[in-house]
Amino acid sequence: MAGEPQDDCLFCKIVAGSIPATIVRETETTVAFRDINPQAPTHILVIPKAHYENAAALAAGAPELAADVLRETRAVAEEEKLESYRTVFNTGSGAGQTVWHAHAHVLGGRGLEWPPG
Ligand code: IU
Repeated sequence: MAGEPQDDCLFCKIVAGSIPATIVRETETTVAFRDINPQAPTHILVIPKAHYENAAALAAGAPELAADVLRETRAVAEEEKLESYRTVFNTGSGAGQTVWHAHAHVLGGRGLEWPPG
């Protein structure tokens, strides 16, 4: 069912605390943790605690929760003192999505080029 934890989902396991992550913020509905393979000096993932397979499913199934995630990207950027930063949702394998639990990347601390690869 939409939003229910999935046994085979790594990010659900991070939410449950059954695998470790460097958590930087947590709210009732979201968790933010450092990416294990950082692509910038600051690279933090903000995820909803509930399981939605990507940002599209999250926006369609739980728009208020999508807003919580977006609000947390701002809070993370503020805590990390990022003046400029990029918020990315990779949606679908063609866009580089590799983990099938919705997540926002917050990247900053260096210059970021546009367009992305
Ligand atoms: P993507 O947008 O689905 O490609 O992003 C998945 C991210 O999850 C990617 O940047 C990984 O480095 C990151 N990640 C992680 O932080 N911890 C993990 O245990 C795994 C992936 I697997």
